[in-house]
Amino acid sequence: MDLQAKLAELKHNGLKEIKAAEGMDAVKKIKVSLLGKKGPITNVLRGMKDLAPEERPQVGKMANILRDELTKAIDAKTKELEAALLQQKLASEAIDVTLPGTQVTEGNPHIITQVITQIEELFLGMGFQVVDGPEIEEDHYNFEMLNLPKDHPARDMQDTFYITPNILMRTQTSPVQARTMEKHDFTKGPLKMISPGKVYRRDNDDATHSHQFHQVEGLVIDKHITMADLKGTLALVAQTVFGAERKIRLRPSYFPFTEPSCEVDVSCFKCGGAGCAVCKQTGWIEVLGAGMVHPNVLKMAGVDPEVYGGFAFGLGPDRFAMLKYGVDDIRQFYLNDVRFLKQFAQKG
Ligand code: 2U9
Repeated sequence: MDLQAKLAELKHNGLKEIKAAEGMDAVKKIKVSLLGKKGPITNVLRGMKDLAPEERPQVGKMANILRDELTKAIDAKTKELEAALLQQKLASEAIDVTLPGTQVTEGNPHIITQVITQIEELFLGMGFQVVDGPEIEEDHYNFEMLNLPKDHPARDMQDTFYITPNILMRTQTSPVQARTMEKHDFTKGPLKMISPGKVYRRDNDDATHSHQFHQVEGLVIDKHITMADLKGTLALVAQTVFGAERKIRLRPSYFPFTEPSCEVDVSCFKCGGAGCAVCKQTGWIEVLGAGMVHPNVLKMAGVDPEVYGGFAFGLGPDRFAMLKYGVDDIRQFYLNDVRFLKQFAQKG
């Protein structure tokens, strides 16, 4: 077959192949096989040296035209396939903007967090600092500095989880106060702080006990602090959480870290003091423990008890929330049941 006929055949077959190509990969393969270095057109051009000199220009021209035609056909096919791919992608990614949106469910602060925030806001307003501290504590800060030496019987009531004989899960937030008092520069002014947070006890969980619960403890150290300051401050706590009409009363008690110590009752928010099921017919509900900071505690933090004194208190936000919202099982706070938690969503 002469060269011209061969070129015509190449053109016919090449265009047929390009037309029938299914997909980009096939087109790329055809391009290499027809126009590549080992392809038939290159072959023809290479074979020109064997032709008669007068034939060369015409064959060269025909080969070049054929290469251009095939290149154009491949480019056109590539564009056609790209357009088809784009259409496919647009169809598969189409978004129906008329469909209803996904419901966004809004969370709400945990009820314990709400109680703690309310107390924090009250104390921040009175110029107290809110101080955080470690939940894993040293025996020294959790017990020793609070007048609870190693063999003290009151340690029994605060058994906890030990990591080593000297490192434990804190049983109260008092160690935060001990650490802050130790660092405080009293020449710059009084110490007024609260420390909210999680605490731990080695307890079997039941409706009124949890091995992990919360505390807010408060501490004020200055010259000339009296029990009247303590009573006024705690009355504000009771009124803020349980209602402006509430009164408080103090009953003598014992804590190793305060002397004198007291338990604090609030007048019943349900019956106003007349007696009902909530206050067990007494008109009063126990809500706090407090007292004047023990001289030993001051001394251990490097504070001179002859010059400085102060009051401290402790309250349980879990107990506050149970009372205020009629929750009869403390474990509800820790089950993370959304149906329970959602009841305390703040409106607006
Ligand atoms: C320092 C000195 C004294 C903190 C105090 C109480 C009384 C108290 C309990 C109430 C219920 C804990 O949440 S509860 O279980 N607390 O009765 N806590 S005085 O006294 C301190 C703290 C720190 C340096």
